[in-house]
Amino acid sequence: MKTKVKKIILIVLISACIIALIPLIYFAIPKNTKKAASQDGKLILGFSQIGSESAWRTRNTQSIFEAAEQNDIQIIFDDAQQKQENQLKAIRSFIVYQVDVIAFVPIVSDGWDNVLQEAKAAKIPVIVVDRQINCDESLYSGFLGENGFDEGFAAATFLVNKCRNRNSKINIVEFSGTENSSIATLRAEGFRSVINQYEKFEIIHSEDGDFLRSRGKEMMERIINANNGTKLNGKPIDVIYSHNDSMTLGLLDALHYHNINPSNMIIISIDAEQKSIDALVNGELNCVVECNPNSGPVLMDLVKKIAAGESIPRETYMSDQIFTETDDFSQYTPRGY
Ligand code: GYE
Repeated sequence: MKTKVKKIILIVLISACIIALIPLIYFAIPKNTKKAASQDGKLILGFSQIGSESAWRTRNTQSIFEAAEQNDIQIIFDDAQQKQENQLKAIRSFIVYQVDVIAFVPIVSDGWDNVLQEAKAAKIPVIVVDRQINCDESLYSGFLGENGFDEGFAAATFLVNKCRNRNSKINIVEFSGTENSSIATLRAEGFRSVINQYEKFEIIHSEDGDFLRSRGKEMMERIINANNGTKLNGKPIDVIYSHNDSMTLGLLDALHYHNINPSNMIIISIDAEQKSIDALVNGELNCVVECNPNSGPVLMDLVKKIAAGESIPRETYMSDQIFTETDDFSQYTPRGY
C-alpha cells in the first residue's frame, strides 16, 4: 500500500514539474523567425533560379546577388538544375523557413498553382521573374522580366526589312527554347505575328533546343548530315531564327566544323551576350535582339516595396535593344555577359 501511495505522489510531483516548465519552454522558443530576421533589419528573399543553361542565365543570377548585397537583403538561393520539381521543393523550403518574400523564375508556364496557394496561406508574397506563368493572378504579387513577344516581333521585323526586295520563297528554320516555357512560346508568337503576313516566308522546321549550346550544335549537325548541307528535305535553308545565343553559338560550331560559311544564310538570335555580338561584328550573324539579364536592382526595389506592405505593378518589363549588321560597331560597349 505504502509503495503505491509513494508512486502516486511521485507521478503527481513529476507532472506538476512538467506543467510548471511549459510556460518557461514556451517563452524560451523564438516565436517567428521572420520577427527574428526583421529584428536584425535584414529582409530575407527566397530565390529559385532555373539553373545556369546560358551566359544570359549566369549573368541574371549575378545581377540578383549583386543587387541583394547592395540593398542589404539576405538571399536564400536555390539552383533548380533545370527541373521544375526542384523549384517546387525550393519554394516549399522557403515557406517553411518563413522568408519575407519569394521570387522565382518558372522554367515552364504551368504547374505552380498548389505551391503558390501554400505561399499565400503562409502570407508570403511572391514575385514571378523572367518568365511568366499560367495561374490565378491573385496567387502572386507581380511579374518582372522581358517581353518575349516584342523580342520575336523585333526579330521578324528585321527579317522582313532585310528581305523586302526578295520575292522568292524564303525558308526558315526555328531553333526554339524550352518547350512550354513562356519565353519560347512568346518569342515564337511574336515572330509569327509578323512573318505570317507575308506568303513568301515559310517556317519549314521548328525544334526545341532547350536554350543549350550543345543542343544547338546537335540540331545543326543532324540537319547538315541528313541533308548534306544547309538544306531540309530538298529545300535550301535561307534563315535560321534562334531563340537564344547559346543555341546560336552551337549551330555556328557545327557550321564551322563543316566549313560552311554562316553568311550563306540569314541568322537571327536573341539575348545579346558578348560572344554573339562578336559573331555579328564578324559577319556570321545578321541581327541579335537583346534580352536584358540585369534585373537584380529592379527586383530588389520590388522586394522592398512588397515587404513594406506597398503594392507593385502587375507587370514590370526590362528594356531591350536590337543589334544589326548595319550598326556602327565602333559604338558598341562590352556586354558584361
Ligand atoms: O533568353 C536564355 C535563357 O528566360 C529570357 O532563358 C530567358 C531565356 C534566355 O536560357 O538564354
